[in-house]
Order: sequence, then structure tokens, then C-alpha cells
Amino acid sequence: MAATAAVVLAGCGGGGGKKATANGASSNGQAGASTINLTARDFAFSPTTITATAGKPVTVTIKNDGQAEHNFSITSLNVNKDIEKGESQTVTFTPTQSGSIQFFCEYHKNSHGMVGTLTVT
Ligand SMILES: [Cu+2]
Repeated sequence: MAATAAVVLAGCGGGGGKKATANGASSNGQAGASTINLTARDFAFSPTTITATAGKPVTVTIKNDGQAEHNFSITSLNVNKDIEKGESQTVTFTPTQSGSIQFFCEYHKNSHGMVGTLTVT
């Protein structure tokens, strides 16, 4: 059991390829910040799981490919952004601690289960 836990921890915080962003060498041109592209449709996000690093700002661009107005919210990080159909919106936030945080569309969370998971490492 202890060995399994150690492997999991190493996998999470061991500095995999995604850490390249921290060096300012990221291909998206935003040194120090990571960028995530998200698509909102009727009625789901794609992808449904996104990742970020605690203490580092992350910029999420959400494109609404659906016919309805959607929304991107993370309650604990005070994120709440509406996205009109056919449009894109960008939000930047900094997760403060590691863990799994739910993001959701406030209009379709309850009716359609339009939610996703932000995994902070
Ligand atoms: Cu929605």
C-alpha cells in the first residue's frame, strides 16, 4: 500500500512534461501562465477534466459551440462567466490548493449535469 501511494504522489508532483510552462518556454506564448481551451456545447463541456497547478495563474478560454447561452463557474475561485452562443470568453484565476474542484455551467448544471472537474496539483 505504501508503495502504491508513493508511485501516485510521484506521478502527480514529480515534474512531468507539462511543467515546461513554468520555465516560460511554453508554446502558447504566455510565460508563467498556462492556457486551457474549453468548448461548451448543448449540454456538456469538452474536455470535462482540466488541470492546473496550485499557485499558478491559469487562463481558460471557453468557446460556446452550442445554441444556448452557457456559463463557466467555479464557486470557490469566484469564477462566473457567461458565454453567448458562437462566442468565446476568457477567464484567468489562480487555484490556491491542490485537489479536485468542480466547474459548471450555472444554467445547465442541475437540468443537464453540465459539469466538469478541475484537477489542481
Ligand atoms: Cu450551459
